[in-house]
Amino acid sequence: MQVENYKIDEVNNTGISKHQRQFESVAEDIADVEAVLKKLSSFNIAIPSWALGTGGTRFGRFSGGGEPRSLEEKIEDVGVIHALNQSSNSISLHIPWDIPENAAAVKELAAQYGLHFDAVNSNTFQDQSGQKHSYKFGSLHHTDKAVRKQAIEHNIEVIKYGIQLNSKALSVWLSDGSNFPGQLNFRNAFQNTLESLQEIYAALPDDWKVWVEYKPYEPNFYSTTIGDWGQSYLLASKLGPKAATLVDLGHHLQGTNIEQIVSLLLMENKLAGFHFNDSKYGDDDLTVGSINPYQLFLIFNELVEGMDARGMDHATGLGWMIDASHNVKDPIEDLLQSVQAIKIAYAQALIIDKTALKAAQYNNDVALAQEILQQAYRTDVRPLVAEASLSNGGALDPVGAYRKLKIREHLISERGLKTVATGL
Ligand code: AOS
Ligand code: ZN
Ligand code: ZN
Ligand code: ZN
Repeated sequence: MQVENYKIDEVNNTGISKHQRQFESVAEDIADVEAVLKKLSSFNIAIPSWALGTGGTRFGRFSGGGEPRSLEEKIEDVGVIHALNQSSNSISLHIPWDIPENAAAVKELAAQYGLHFDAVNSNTFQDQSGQKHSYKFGSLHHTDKAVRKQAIEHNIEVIKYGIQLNSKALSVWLSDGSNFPGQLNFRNAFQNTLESLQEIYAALPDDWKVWVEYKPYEPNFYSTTIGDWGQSYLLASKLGPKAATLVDLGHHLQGTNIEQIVSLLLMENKLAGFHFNDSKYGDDDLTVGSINPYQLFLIFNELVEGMDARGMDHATGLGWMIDASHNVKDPIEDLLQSVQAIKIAYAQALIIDKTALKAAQYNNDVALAQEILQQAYRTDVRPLVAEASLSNGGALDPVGAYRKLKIREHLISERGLKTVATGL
């Protein structure tokens, strides 16, 4: 299905006068509101192909109905999201969950919805049917060279799919690790990982990047070979300029200062980008901004500050992507909420009085520095986000419009109630 513009306009019209009042009231106090709107309008977050169905947990999965049954239907769903929020113009594929059998046709379909393909993700954390060697004890770090070779070849194959789709990055997340002390020789595991990644790196086209994701635990519970940003950074540094560290917000132990990690990686030109989500306990993959929106704002503060300092274009400099899993919500609503939360945090970071903050930091005026940050954080910037969406032809309130237009009901009538999305 295509969400026609006139339908979005119709829904917008019902809320337009309230929006205008609210927008004028917040815009009045912002120094250069046009610049803020321009940045918000050109900001896009990639949608992962595996997030369009209900993920469930190892205890069960409760399908919501009308889930995409094929890559084509996943593209359709991202098209719905993008039509509503005008901020999700790309999709990130996971191989082999979503193999583009006919890349030209898939690209063409995506283009009809104004979409292109973001990073491609490899998968060496599961065994696929017909595969010669098992990944039970790891992949790129494995003690057996034959297993490593198989995993390297898979990654190179993923790059080949990506080339056909015009992707520009390979995203690698390894579950390689150990469950018990003594199981693994850490140095050998790390060295094997590095050497395997070097072979993959050598297969990257000139204009490609490899993003190295880290995670402290799960599925392994004693050690993970790329367990934190230090280990990822070390690999990325040894690999070379095309390699960088990917930050999944859920991949940190409780209390970790993620914004500081982001700031330093960005400074070193080693920040690949993000897997946005939120969490209370671990890699919960909850809706962005649902648990700790202040942390998200602080991350965006570092991003805006650091990118401006480096003269980087906010819209294109990094890999902006969601990594989420939905157990009880409609995946499309959840993704719409996540993108809104990201845009809100970004808008808040854009309106920080940076000159005043710099001066307060220089003068060690701690209370004032906090006041300045929280002044921005406590401003209701939702009308700015809505205005940016409106100016691009999107909805004032994407979730509200999705419900008013009865899109899920429509998808259920097209696809059926008992559909299960391909993937996890
Ligand atoms: C796993 O915890 C990671 O977040 C990866 O990004 C993974 O590839 C993705 O979540 C799909 O399972
Ligand atoms: Zn992730
Ligand atoms: Zn994760
Ligand atoms: Zn996650």
